[in-house]
Parts: sequence; structure tokens; C-alpha cells
Amino acid sequence: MKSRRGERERFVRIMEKKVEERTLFLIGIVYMQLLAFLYFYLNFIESTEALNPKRQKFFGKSSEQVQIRQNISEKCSDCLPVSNTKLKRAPPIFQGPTNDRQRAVVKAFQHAWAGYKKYAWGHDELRPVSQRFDDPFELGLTIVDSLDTAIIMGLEIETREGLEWIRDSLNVSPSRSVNLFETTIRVLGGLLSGFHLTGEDKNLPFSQILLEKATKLGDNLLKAFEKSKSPVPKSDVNLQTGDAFSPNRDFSSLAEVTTLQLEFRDLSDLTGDKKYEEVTFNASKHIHKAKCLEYDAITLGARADSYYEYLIKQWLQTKKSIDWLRDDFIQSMKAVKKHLYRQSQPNGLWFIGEVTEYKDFYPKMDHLVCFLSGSLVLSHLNSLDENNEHLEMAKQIGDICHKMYDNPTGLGPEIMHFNMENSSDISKEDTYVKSLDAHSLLRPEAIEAWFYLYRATKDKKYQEWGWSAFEAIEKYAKVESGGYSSIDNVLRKKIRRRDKMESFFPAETLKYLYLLLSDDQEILPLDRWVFNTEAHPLPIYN
Ligand code: DMJ
Repeated sequence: MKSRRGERERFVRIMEKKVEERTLFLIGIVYMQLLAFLYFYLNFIESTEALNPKRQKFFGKSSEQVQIRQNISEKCSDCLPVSNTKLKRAPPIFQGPTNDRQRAVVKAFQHAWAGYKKYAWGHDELRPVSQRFDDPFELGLTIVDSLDTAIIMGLEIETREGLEWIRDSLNVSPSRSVNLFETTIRVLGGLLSGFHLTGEDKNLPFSQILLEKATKLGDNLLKAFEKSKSPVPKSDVNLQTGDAFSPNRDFSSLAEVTTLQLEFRDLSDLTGDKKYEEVTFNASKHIHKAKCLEYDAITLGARADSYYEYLIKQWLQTKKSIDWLRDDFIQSMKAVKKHLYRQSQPNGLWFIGEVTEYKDFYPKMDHLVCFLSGSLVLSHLNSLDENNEHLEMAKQIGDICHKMYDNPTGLGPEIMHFNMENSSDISKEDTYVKSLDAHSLLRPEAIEAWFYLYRATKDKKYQEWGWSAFEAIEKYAKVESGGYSSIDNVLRKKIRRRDKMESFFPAETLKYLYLLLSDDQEILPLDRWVFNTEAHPLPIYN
């Protein structure tokens, strides 16, 4: 009896164990199937999102993801032999927009890009009204100039489209004479910042192509120096033949020859070839040593502006190691304050005017001059601003640039004039815009000023001003079929379009708007990045 019961119990135990094993086996199979399903589902979602723009979410992917993707999905067939480059710094991560205003700016960028893609792809600039294009450079200007804005906004599809065009179609040696300064700040600057923001690794195919094309373009542009008898380059150069000349009475303007150094120094740093930095910096040194004996006019507007900007920005880029750049900046700002910084009548609005070749003060301020706020803020943030004078001046410039937008359309005109006549009549206007100066190219400088001021002060009014300017752009400059257009007269609500979307509109104006409206003011921090004059971020040396 006893052994029989024992046998039965053993039999039951064996059966139980078998059932247990089978159950575990079945659970295992179901689990594996679930995993396989999840894997294929996620891959499917990802590939359809990448192919279908409508499915792309506003919350873009980080540049790190872009970098990972290019790494796995591209074959580097003709890679340069590269040394084992170590990343100098971790590439920044861009999360995409985090609030509705930023999302609206991203949408505007996509509208600009879509119009350009439809009617002008591969050409320099879109003419949105006639749905045609302009080609003054033959360098796909809008793509290269706007690439880093797409990256910063987290737009993976536009980023990829831009990178693929640069890889497959950008010829940096067209038989074309181009302006050295414009090509450097927009195209060389765009390629370099693209390199930095897509991973900064010469072993990654896209990064490598960006650097390769930047280097070839740098070589072509340097011919403008070779053809000059002095350290000051010719203003124009043929990118294929190397012929260089200065069409305007053999003059190169101050801004043209001193707004190349951030870009060429960065190129030297990346390639290890010092020539780019040395040749261009010789021009800066030459200006530094020269005595200003004769002058046409003194202005911080067109043809001079970014000379001042690059004094402080070069000083920052080189980790504050070249004292004379800092000293020249401080001295220039003292002179600006003494000779150009004035108050209008009757309300005492501060502005930056000009001095004519006859040494008269001329109460006129270009929209371009609004950039100066940014340079003064940088001076303040880097302890060059005793008594907060620079910050105060930066704020006054920010205010007067806001006043420029106080008109029926809410867009900024090209130039504003000021009343200087003493009068007790307080109903008299301090400012006026001449009809010839009333057009708007949708320039960035006022928004750039508010971006820097917001970073320095955290005063929300700057975000509000930027947002109002954006709303005006949407209302008056947006072309339904795609793109945005410069407009003829900001003083009239009944606008006439100029049929031109400047490359700096998506590249610079929308970038500064996006950054100004960001909840996260730590993106591209100003102690680690310096924005070139076309808003392309380049790293400050480690
Ligand atoms: C841009 O190309 C740059 O900002 C340059 O420094 C000045 N002009 C345009 C924008 O206004």
C-alpha cells in the first residue's frame, strides 16, 4: 500500500513538473513574438516618419540622433584618410520646440523651406511671388545658410535634405565671381557650423563632407588675398579661376575685410592648417596698425558694422588671449559713445547716428546697427563693462530698434531718421522714415539684439517684442504658395511685395526668433559658442 501511494505521488509530481515546463515554454514563445512585433513596429514607424513630412512631429530629434543615423545609414565610400580624431566636445543636443510660439516659428521655417524647395531648390534664393529664383553665387545659398537652423530646430527631414544636397550637388568651385565677405559669412560659416552641430567627427560621412567642402571653399576664397599687393584682400574672387578684383574703385570695405576671421580661424583649427587663420588675421592686424587718416564716413551701418562685432567675437573665440582685439573694441565703443550716440528731440530717445565725410553728425540709423546691442551684451557678460555702461547702451539700442517696428505693419524699415531740432512742441515726432528707406528685407538685427538682451536680463519684454515682430512677418510677408517676401513699405498696410526671400531670413531671422522664444536659454550658451555675423554658431576654443 505504502509503495503504491509513493509511486502515485511520484507520478503526480512528474506530471506537474511537465505542465510547469510546458507553460514556461509557451510563455517564452509568446514573449519572443511580442518582442519581434515591437521591433518591427518601431522600425516601421521610424521609416515612415522619416519619409513622410506630414508625420514628422514638431518635437524634432536631437542632433545626436541625426548623428547616429548618418553613422548607421550612410556608407563612407570616399572618406579621407583621417587620424583617430577625438571629439573636442560633445555635440549639443537639440530637443526641438517646447512651447507654442517656438512651434509657430518652426512652422514658418518649414514654410520658407518648402517654398524654396518647390521653386528654387539648389539655387541661391527664392523669388516667392514669381515662383522663380536668383543665382548670384551658384552655391545653393539658402540650403547652406539655413542648414544649422534646421538642426537647431530639431527638423530631421529638412536637415537630411540639406545634407544630402550638399553631399551630392554642392560645387564650391563654380565659374563665378562672388563677394569674399558674403560667401565667407553665409556659406563657409554655414558649412562649418553644420560640421560642428552634426557631430563634429571627421569619421562621420556627412560631417566629413561638410568639412571637405568647407576646406575647398576656403582654398578658393583665399585667392582674394593672393591677388592683392597688401594684406587687405580684393573684395571679389572667381571661385574657379581664382581671379580676384574689387569692382568698386579698387576699394574693399572695412567690414568686408575684417569679417572673415572667425570662420577662417575655425577652419584652421579643424584642419590643422594654420594658413587660413594667418592670412585672414593679417588683414585684421593691418587695420589694427593703420592710422585712420582719411575717411568717407563713420558709421556702424552698412560696410563697417561687423568690423566692431568681430573684434570682441574674435577675442572670445580665442579664449580672450589676444588683448589688442579687446582693447580696440573698448576704444571703439568709447568713440561711438562720444561721437555717434545721441538723443533725439523732443523725447530724448537714444540712437546711434553717423558722421559724414565732411565731419557733420548725421542723425540716421540703419536697421543693421541694431547688431551692436549683441556685441555690447557680450562685453558686459565678459567683464569688460565697468559701471554697466555697455549694458545700458545695449538696452537703449534694443529700445530704439523696437521703436523702428512701431508703425502700421509692425515690420522694421531699412533706415530710420531722427529729429535733432530743439523744440518745446512735444507733439513733434522724434523719428521718421523716408519712403525710399521704408522697405523691409526681414532682416535679423533687431531680433538678434533682443535675443542677447534677453539672455543678459531675462526681461520678458524682449520675448514679447520678438513675438510681435514675428506676427507681423506672418501677416504681411508670408506668401501662401511658399516662402516669405521682402516688402516695399512698412508704413503702408496695403503692402507691395518685393519678390525676394533673402537667405538670411530662414538662416538668421528665424534662428534668433527661435532662440529668443526658447524656454531653455542654455541652448548654445554664450560662453561656449560665438555666433558669426550670419548667426552661425562656432565653438569658443577649449
Ligand atoms: C546678414 O547677411 C548678416 O547679418 C550681415 O552681417 C549683415 N547683413 C545681413 C542681414 O541683414
